[in-house]
Amino acid sequence: MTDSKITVTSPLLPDLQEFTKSLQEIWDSKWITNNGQFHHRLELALCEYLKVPYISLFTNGTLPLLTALQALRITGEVITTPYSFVATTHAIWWNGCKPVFVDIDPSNCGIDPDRIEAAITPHTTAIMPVHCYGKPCDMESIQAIADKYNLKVIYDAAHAFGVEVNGESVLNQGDMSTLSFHATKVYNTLEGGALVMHDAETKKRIDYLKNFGFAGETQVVAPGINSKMDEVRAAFGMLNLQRVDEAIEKRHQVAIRYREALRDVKGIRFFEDMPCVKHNYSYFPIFVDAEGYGMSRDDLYFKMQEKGVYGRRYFYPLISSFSTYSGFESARPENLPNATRIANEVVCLPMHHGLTDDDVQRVLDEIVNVK
Ligand code: T4K
Repeated sequence: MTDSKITVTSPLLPDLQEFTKSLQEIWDSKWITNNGQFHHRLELALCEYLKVPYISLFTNGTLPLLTALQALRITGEVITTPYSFVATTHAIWWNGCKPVFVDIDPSNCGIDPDRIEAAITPHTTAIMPVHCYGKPCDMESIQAIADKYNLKVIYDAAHAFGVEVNGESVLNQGDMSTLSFHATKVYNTLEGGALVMHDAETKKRIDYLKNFGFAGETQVVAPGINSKMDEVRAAFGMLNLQRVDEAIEKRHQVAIRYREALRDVKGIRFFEDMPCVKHNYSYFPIFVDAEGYGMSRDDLYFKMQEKGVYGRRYFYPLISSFSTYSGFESARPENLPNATRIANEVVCLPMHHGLTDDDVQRVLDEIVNVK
């Protein structure tokens, strides 16, 4: 028997009948985008769910990164991590700034604060860390450096939907945080994203920027872009919000099973839950030490695929190794030893709300039975 495919993720979907009712409402209103009712409702609902004061919805998770840099008028050099999805660095590049890569801390795969100061130059204006896999960065240390050098901090929190430390959302840290609501994320609006900010004035400016810079019918206050979320996605998002807690709990149960089974497998490392952190289990990365495990990461990765188990090597290759960026001094692998090693060791195992016990067992069988 050929086993069915088990993919790294599978999108959370609302009940189709409920969604159809929302579509009927949109059809009746004939209001399909540009700050409609569902858009308004979703912003309010997300503020409450995420425990943040202000949020602005976007059409994906890349444009809020671009817009945050615009809104904060970032120029010059931006310190960032090479270990992320390429959108993080592209956003810096699209703003005409130079990304400066700093190595990661292997304990959370986030930027290593101890290495940030050495990368600061008179041109540095901002730090753009990533809460990779939803693991919170060392936000206190990052903020201390930002305060000392008068730098802005924009968190790429694409993976950190609902993540809290000591009961407080990580999205409230730094100057702004961005989210992705892509199909592959814990919470999705088909495609979508958001920018979280601290005050009403900033939200107003962001709302202008995502609508071409329009402030009213005839006034354009900045060279904005079009990155508004439409009503269909916002309606989808309203319904998915009702299901996301249950989905996260299912992911949690999968994580528990993975950890139990992998704990004694030599050469395989994975993350434990962090104290005082509410996790979202958005990804389950394992790190393969080829010597200890007896097989390389790639051999394991392709062996799994032969059995229909499709993990993903997030984040290999490093962003700094792509030709656009590899010429930078900071992109040299010698500058990024931890990120280089981790990128060569990582496989994200299938992790989503729809995995059955049998699916989880099939994944584990491929890893536990090495030879
Ligand atoms: N910052 C960070 C740190 C990010 O990780 C991302 C995006 C961004 C910024 C930018 O946010 P967005 O602008 O994308 O909102 C995916 C996503 O496209 C991307 O959103 C995500 N990060 C990145 C880590 O992963 P792929 O190329 O791996 O996706 P794909 O199409 O290969 O899908 C993976 C698996 O998911 C499939 O094998 C099956 C499943 N799948 C996927 C889709 C799209 C489904 O079952 N249904 C679907 O509709 O990039």
